[in-house]
Amino acid sequence: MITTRVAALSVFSLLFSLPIQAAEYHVAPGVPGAADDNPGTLAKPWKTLARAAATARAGDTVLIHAGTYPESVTMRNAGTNDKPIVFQAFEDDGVILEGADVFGADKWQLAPNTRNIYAAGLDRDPGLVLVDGKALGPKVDQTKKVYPRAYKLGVLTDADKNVYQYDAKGRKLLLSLGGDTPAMHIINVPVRTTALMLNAHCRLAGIHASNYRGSAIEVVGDDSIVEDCLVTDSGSGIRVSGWDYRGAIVRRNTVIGALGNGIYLQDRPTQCLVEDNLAVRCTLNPAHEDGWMGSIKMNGASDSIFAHNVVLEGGNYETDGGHDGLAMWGDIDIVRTMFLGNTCANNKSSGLYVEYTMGDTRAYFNTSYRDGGGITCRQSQRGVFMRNLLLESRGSGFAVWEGAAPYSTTDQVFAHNLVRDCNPAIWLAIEQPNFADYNTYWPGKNAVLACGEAPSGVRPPQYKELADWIKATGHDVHSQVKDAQPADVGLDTVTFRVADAKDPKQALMMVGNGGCEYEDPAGQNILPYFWRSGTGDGVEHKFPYAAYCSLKGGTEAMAYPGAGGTVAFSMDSPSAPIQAKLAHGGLRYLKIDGQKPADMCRQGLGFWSPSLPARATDTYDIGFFVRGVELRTTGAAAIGAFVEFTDATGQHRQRAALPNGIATGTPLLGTFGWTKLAAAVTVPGGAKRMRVFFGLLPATGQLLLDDISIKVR
Ligand SMILES: [Ca+2]
Repeated sequence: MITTRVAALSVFSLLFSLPIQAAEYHVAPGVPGAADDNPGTLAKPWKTLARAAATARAGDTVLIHAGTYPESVTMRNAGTNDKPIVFQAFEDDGVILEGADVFGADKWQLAPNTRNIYAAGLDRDPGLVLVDGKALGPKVDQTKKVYPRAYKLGVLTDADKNVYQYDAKGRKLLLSLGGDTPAMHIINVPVRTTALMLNAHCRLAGIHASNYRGSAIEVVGDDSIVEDCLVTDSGSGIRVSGWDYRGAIVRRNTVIGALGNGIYLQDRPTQCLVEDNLAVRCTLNPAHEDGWMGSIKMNGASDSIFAHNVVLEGGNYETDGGHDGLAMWGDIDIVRTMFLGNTCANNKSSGLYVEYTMGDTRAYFNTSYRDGGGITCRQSQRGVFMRNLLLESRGSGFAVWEGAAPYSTTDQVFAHNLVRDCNPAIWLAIEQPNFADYNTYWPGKNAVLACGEAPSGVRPPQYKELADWIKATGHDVHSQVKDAQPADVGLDTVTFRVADAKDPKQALMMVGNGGCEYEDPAGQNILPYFWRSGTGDGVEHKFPYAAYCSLKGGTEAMAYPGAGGTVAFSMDSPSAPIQAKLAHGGLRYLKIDGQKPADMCRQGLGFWSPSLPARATDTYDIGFFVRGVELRTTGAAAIGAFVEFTDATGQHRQRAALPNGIATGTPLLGTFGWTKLAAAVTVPGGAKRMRVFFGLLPATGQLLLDDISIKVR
């Protein structure tokens, strides 16, 4: 493991240290003699992140050593396109940015005329108070008991227990512990708003931000990256805000316990990538305010991709009105957004909510499981929703509603979706022109299959039989009703568990493309949505996308020589014998050509899976098919496949090798036909994420991969 880290660090150093005057700084408050007037070297490190944020310039790297940093930091400078400013945890060090201060017994005074209420001076509402690590919310009084229920912030009495009140006028925090005194507990109060504010062209990695009052991590500039960070118990998680910023990448982060949005693109950011994030119990909304919150939300964003995120258990079931608890929510003048392969489960409201002039949305291969609704569109236009898996929604599987001009709900297309046990499966409250066809339905027992359009205040027509729905509306002429999952739906799933879920035993599924068959029903290509090209060390070594080509057979090359070979999604011609059939199943497969082994990443060139949440001690069965053409290597093996486990901050990397041959000690080389390789892998202690790599080690020849499966037992 140490050699892996050293290798990764040295590549990192090469990438970011070559430009002239780029510096590497160290912040290490735990080292004796650490001080902000030190030079910031490993031997004489700084004490605070504030010092680093004030100093670091384009090209500099700040390595943050183990410690708790009670700071709120804004980076003074910006990086440049080829010289980012990097802030990242040093090796496997645990780095906690702490937004709360300990409020010891000396801070509190018994409030006048009370027996159990303690007061402490505070300049702003903290949003939550942590007592012995457990988050407590404000006292709220319900003012309306029927739907939609209403609340207002309440006033503490001696009878209250484990709630707080913020007295804005008196600038006091009031806390009731049900008769206990503050001296009997450890009380942490969020006093800082943001852990780190990133400027343009910055990169933040591997830190844990906890107990911040506002967005723990903020991006205010172009082309910045937030990756492998953990945010817990904060006002909200990660926000990209400011008008028209572009190019933010938010990936492999975990946000747990956000009062508001988990990840938020706000105020027209464009061309952003939000990928492989895990958001659990966001939009908790303890005050029930109309916060318009989503676990992953965008507001006025455009041209962005949301892929392979997992969103669980968002929302506050006590809050009515539908303005919180949405898993993925696009809102207000958003255009050209793509949702690929996301998994939403057990959220209070819809898995995917498309609202308010959100044009040209594309949603493929998403899973909504036990959400308030599957996919819902309101006042939006020209969405395409295909090959989504909508299971056991409490409400409709997919729906369009409320479309009065000028915010009409039109031209939404729902096709080739699988809708099981939703009630109803489909609800087109605005029938025309919206389109539904070629779907597969498994209605629940006695459930309504579909609901139609009705004037306001009139009960919408309900249809129990597909034939009646077709007759009345003309929709779903080619759809089918089935009572078991059809074998030929063209979708595979990856199953996994999430340690941080309320029920960590529950197996969840992400739609996978294990067979690499991701083309749409007309045979047209879209972006590959699951496997992505990469190197075995996870560092991108010049990976330009080449082109999308070959609609009817051929190759989409994704890496050029320079990475030592090419990586491609390939496709057999459907009209043999123009081209020999190469795929194991279907028409598509992954292909890696070795050309210049000397230029290849030592740990391989190939494909990564998404970063899935993982639970220690779970066992995964991983199977894959390989085929070789003249594989030659000077090393021990040509196939490099492994599972990589990390904690929630991308650290403590551990790998489990997958077989590179049929029997131990006999790696596959030369030319061979499709061969199945399989292994059972157990998630090690401390791991919170896993991803799988399949690739070619430095070698010449061609490695083909197909029909890959990842299943938790
Ligand atoms: Ca295939």
